[in-house]
Amino acid sequence: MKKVQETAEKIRTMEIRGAGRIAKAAAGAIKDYTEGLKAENIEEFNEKIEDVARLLISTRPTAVSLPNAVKLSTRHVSESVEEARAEVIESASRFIENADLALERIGKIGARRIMDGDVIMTHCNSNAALAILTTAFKEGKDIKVLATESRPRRQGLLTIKHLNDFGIPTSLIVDSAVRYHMKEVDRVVVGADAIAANGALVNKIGTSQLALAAHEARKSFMVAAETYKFSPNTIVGNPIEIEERAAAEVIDPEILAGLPHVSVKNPAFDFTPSEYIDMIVTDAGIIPPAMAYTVIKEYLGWELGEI
Ligand code: RI2
Repeated sequence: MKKVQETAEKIRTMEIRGAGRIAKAAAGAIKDYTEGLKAENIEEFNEKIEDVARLLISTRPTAVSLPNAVKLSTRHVSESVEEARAEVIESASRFIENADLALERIGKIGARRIMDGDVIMTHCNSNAALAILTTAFKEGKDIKVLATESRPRRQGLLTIKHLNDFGIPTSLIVDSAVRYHMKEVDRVVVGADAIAANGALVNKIGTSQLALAAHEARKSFMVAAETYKFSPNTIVGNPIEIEERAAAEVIDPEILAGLPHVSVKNPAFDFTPSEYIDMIVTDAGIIPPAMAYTVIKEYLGWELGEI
């Protein structure tokens, strides 16, 4: 349990971050825990697995990849402890393997939609979006990237480092320069923390500004999202909770303490309605946002949700 608690803490503090990475880390923690799990009977086994699942899911509320990964990784039907253990280990390993494969597929499928000479804007730090950009570049397409800083945690700095390692010409811009630069851009490519059944995107705060500016300038807006980032619960209208993070991420607490009339709002994500999204690149192919429900039904299964 100690290692699970450590992983949970790393996810909470964002030492492990990114919707895909936290999903894989959770699956890895479940696998390790189950390998060493001692239980007298299946009831005790199930209780212990449920405790671990609850702890991991509680760490961050928005990225649906996390509960989906936990539910997929803990799947088992057997009534015998040893068989159930083997099933969970197998489920978690399969999730991790499939997550890596999904990224590779998204890279290949999305790269087909990137044209030689494209200038592409991206936001925050998304492995799925980066897979598309680096695959297109490796295929010989001459691309340039505009990467937003992504305040307050500045994940854009991770993105520019990654792109630089590939030798991709990249400009770093501040978040408030998104609309100013949109005229130079051919398309926007971003990742996803969650996709709702109606095709709306939940992603890093500021994503909806990129979408609005792209819409206004008639530029293509592409989302890269593994099928496990689609939210079954939204089918019945359950909202996706937007994580509100600490004020200290935005302003020095000592300065804030001296400003008694000031408070800080720090939502980590925002919603982009489906009408601003041209396509969602998933590991199962490219879909228009209106097909999000089909992805949930065909690739995830209803039983993943608490419906
Ligand atoms: P991949 C991140 O959230 C960003 O919002 C990013 O767009 C999204 O996860 C998807 O990232 P955070 O953990 O799974 O930085 O594509 O809050 O890597």
